[in-house]
Amino acid sequence: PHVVRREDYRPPDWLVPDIALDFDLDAAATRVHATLSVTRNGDHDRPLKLDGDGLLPLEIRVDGNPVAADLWSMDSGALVIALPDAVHIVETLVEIAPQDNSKLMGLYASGGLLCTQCEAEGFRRITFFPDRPDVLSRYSVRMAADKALYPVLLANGDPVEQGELPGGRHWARWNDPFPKPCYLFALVAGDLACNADRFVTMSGREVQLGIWVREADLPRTAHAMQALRNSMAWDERVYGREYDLDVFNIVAVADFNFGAMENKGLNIFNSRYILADPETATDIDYDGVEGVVAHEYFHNWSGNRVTCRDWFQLSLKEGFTVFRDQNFSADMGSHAVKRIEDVRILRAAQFQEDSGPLAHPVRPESYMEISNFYTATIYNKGAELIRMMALMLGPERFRAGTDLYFDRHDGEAATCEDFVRAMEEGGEIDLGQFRLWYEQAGTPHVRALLTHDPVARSVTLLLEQTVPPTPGQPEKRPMAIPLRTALFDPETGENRGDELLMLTEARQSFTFQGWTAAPILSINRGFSAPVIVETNRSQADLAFLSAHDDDPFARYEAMQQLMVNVLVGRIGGQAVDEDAVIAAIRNAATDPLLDPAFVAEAIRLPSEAYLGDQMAVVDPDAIHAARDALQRRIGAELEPLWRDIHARTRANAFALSSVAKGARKLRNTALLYLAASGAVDGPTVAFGQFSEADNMTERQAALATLANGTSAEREAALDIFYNRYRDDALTLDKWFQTQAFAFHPDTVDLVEELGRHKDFTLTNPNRVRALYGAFAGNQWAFHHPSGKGYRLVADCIIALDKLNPQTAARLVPPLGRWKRFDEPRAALMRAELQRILLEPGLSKDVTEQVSKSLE
Ligand code: B3K
Ligand code: ZN
Repeated sequence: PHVVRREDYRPPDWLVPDIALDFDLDAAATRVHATLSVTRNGDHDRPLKLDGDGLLPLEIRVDGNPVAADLWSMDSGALVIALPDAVHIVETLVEIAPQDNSKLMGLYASGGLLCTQCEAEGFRRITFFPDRPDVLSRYSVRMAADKALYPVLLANGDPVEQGELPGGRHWARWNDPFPKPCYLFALVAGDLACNADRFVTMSGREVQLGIWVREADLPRTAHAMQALRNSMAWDERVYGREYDLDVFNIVAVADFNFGAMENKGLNIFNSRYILADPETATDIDYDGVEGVVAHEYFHNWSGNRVTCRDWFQLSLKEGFTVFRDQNFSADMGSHAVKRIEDVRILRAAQFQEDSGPLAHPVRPESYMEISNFYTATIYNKGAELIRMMALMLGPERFRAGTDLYFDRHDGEAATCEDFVRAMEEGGEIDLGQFRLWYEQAGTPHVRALLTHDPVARSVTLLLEQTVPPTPGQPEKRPMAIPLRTALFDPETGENRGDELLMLTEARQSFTFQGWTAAPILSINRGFSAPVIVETNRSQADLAFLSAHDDDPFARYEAMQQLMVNVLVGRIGGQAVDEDAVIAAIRNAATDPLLDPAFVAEAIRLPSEAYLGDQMAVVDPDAIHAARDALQRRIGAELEPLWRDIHARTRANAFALSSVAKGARKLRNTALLYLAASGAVDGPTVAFGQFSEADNMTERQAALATLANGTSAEREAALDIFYNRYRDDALTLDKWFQTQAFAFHPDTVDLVEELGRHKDFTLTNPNRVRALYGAFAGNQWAFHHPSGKGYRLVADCIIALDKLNPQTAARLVPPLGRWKRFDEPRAALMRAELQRILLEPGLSKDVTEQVSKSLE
């Protein structure tokens, strides 16, 4: 397959300042008439090339006249037209079939709606166009459709005109005054109800806000609307960025390949990131809605007003926008807990990616299929890069840098280099070496060794960094790594001051004076750099920090490291003192000054996958056994504490405040430990919580706790849940997901059965992720020694690839990590990858991921 390289970038041959689109909408056959004003870009005689994917030109006109047959041709889907002059009007007519579009890219049908998804290269499935982000156009869109089936017609920008047509049809025209790349084009037609609101911007302009859903879902849109208004106010306050159109619309659709899409003025969302009510949404779902609404809204500046020059710059908009939504969510809730959650996600998704066959830099050098590069590296590691720059610059200079970036590049298609340069100039800092973060893949390892010299009364911190080799990058250069560091006095427990140490060499020492006794090291506080730190700290030091560190992330981290050491010891068959862990958990869980949400994070055992990452060869069974045994011991030894917390955190009425959310989070953790204790009434207590809960957070947690066991209550709860929510797709996803995630000896067989369940379908990406995505993330079950888990996922990839390659390709990475496992498992995983590759007609998406995984 064709490989696209960053170094091959050339400016577009032709520009399209204006485009008028005329849609005659129909689910079976939609006609798209496009009128492009094109201008030659530079002095050349190359023809106009309009990308197309599965399109046939029914008409081609230049300056109003049909084009002679010898002046146009087709080249792998694209329409090539020879043009004599520098400026022309080009018209094309095509017919497409939205209802047959199972890829969910381009114009497609979902639950009676017609909607679009164009990023990255879906627009070429709608009409012939130079489908690249550096071609910016003003859009005028006319839609005509059956009025009964599609009473609402939406597109980007502002509505300008509408009217009636014969035969029960109607039409509407929308204009978007802001030039944009075609990946931001959108339209929606359907029978939708609107939650309407308004927002007055900082300069006093009134914006009409609309969240469009099925009539029955209207009551579930209040949280999203609140999140939208909060996001608009936050971007004004924190970045000085105001909204720029008179309307802002959001539409929720049931079948969507990912979370949501930031189309100018018309965001289209996976309904799971819009709809929320206490009956069906967990607190995590509520936070997801808030975070994704904010993310898409923030793209209006970081993505739309300033867009990307080419897809290698994807992190320019995604990393920055994730950073912005993370800080927004932190401001809406708890900074400490949000940081812990974000690091947990980074480690689970990005660190794994960075250490496997699909590792790539934040600014990649090449791709076969760009859809495969919407990764945790581009998004989450990209956000960490922005965070490091913000830390090094400090808030004022960072804001000066972002102001310069937005002002300088407004209306342009920019690069990551443009962003870094704006930070350098606006922030008056040299980021020369820092740029390596965009170039080099792999998670840096930092070894930190603290030695004390009692005679000189000094301590020396020796730091050594290595960046592991990754595909195509065998050798690495030292990075610029900002490490927030503090030293604690062991006697007074006092922090003698935070410092930002810049590690820029392979090996570097820092000396601190005035220490009669050896201090305790707190390093990478707040997770200031996305690196793996190894230290020579004792379990006693970690226990100290888990009780006294005044940086909440570092305190959490000390606690986790304490647990990791015990578990890794246990897995390796060494006797390790577990009492320190039990004591640290008791301390945290009984400290009245700590936020319950923080406590719940801190006392939770590291995930099985994270433990796997600490081992040279992952042993899923030993990891599960060790973690399970420690969990049971914590449960049993602290049983009265878990009962007490569980009873004490019971609320009288549902609230969505941070306090109420924190209480539920801690309550669910207490239930987990209580069930693990082996107490005979464990299943009864869990079933009680399941039955009495007035919210999904507690109901689903109780279900998950029961699903891990083999009690009679397990079946009862699963049946009740199914019967109650069988008609609510988003909630039924939780029923599939909970079983796929369960620590149950038969999970692999249950997943096979669930794949044949009448409510399972490959046509809905949420359902596929709920079952197979969740299962592939369940290390113990997925890596069942029989290899059956691998076969199930490979079968799913093969079947799904025929319908929806983009979503199929997202299931490949778990199979690609075979090098991390013992040879029998590795051989089984490779065999499944090879079987997939033999499939005739395999998509570019899956081919790229599988072939890279086999290298
Ligand atoms: N920009 C979109 C992602 C598009 C993914 C295309 N495969 C959503 C977002 O990141 O906001
Ligand atoms: Zn985004």
